Amino acid sequence: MSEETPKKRGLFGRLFRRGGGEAVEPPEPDEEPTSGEEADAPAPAEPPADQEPSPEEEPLPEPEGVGEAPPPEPAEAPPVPVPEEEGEAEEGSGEDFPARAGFLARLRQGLAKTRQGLAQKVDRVLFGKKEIDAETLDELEEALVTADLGVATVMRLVDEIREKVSRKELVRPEALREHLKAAIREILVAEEARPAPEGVRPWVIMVVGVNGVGKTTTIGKIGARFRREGKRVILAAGDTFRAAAIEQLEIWGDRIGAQVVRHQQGSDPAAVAFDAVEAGKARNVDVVIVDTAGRLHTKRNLMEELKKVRRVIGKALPGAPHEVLLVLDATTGQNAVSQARLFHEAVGVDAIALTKLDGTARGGVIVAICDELKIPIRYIGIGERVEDLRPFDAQGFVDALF
Ligand SMILES: Nc1nc2c(ncn2[C@@H]2O[C@H](COP(=O)(O)OP(=O)(O)O)[C@@H](O)[C@H]2O)c(=O)[nH]1
Ligand SMILES: [Mg+2]
Repeated sequence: MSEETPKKRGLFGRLFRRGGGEAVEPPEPDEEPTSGEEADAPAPAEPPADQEPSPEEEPLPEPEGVGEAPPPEPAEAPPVPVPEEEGEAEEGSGEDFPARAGFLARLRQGLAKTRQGLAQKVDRVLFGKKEIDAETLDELEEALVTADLGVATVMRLVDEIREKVSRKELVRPEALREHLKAAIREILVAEEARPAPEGVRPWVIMVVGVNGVGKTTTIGKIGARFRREGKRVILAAGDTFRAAAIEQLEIWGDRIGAQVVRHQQGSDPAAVAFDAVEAGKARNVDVVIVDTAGRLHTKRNLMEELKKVRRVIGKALPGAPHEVLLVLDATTGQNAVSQARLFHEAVGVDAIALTKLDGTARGGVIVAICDELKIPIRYIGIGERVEDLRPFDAQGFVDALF
């Protein structure tokens, strides 16, 4: 490809020159500690959200790579509002304008950094331009790649725009902006997750993802949403790798009024999942949400373990899990796309929750995920509060961005 696209090589030449040595990932030995105690080791805090690693970094397709940064500490779990604190149900009623406005304002606020990383970059490219020339398009391409939209997606979008410009269908810079917004919306709308069907009981969600992406927190938030709807929820402490992970889930269970099925640390996660689903059937609960580990001794072990958990859930309840939900951390940019590929190949992913959009300018990665992987986005996380986990709404998302 580099042969026939000197212009693109120019773009990548520019990209590769910038910010070369920045490290995205915490240095991560491939060897796993054998003690099983790594969770208790002092570990780096949250990945530095403000420090935007440059997208030219090769994505690290190791699920272990990103995950280790923030070991979940129960003590650090977010201050949890009561589950019924805020529901879109009332807000959507139309009579409740201030609440609705507040809801959208928080979405905008949560996406502020991504807006800077994407829309404002585009605006800077277009600022003061009278017409759309080749240089503008090169700059646009670069802006979109650095906004983490993914190289393949950006090439397609910009090629399309180039065509339209050459046919004079796009002339004014403002029209280009509108076109881009519409094109992004189209990509995202196609991957909006459909609502889960009613009436399947218990509805079993298996949550997967590397350590630190926000699985357990997201489970707590999702559980809170179901509880707010009056549903009965069981959480399964399937991350048996670390004691802290089990405790963290129990804290969430207490907060949201959900039972937690747990075994002791080190036990077989598939057995925990099995018991949870059995308990769900016996107690006639509505939803069973299964937490899983993000790391084992090798990546292969992790994937094998997840496959087994999946299989065993299906033994307890044919047809289950009804949804395998992959949690991805937006701050990891293109790495999130690589993780999605790996997990999808191994266990089959039905939907994605993209967390930590509030802490990063790399939220544009959602476009790459939708365009390249075609896996529906079910939730986005825009903060640590319960109401900061939102069902994904493509239109609202794009409006908050542009
Ligand atoms: N700012 C922010 N932090 C989040 C979000 N989702 C999760 N977190 C934080 O990410 C950290 C790791 O979460 P955890 O659920 O323990 O990850 P797990 O290892 O995948 O289970 C915790 O400190 C969470 O509070 C989010 O949407 N925004
Ligand atoms: Mg966890």
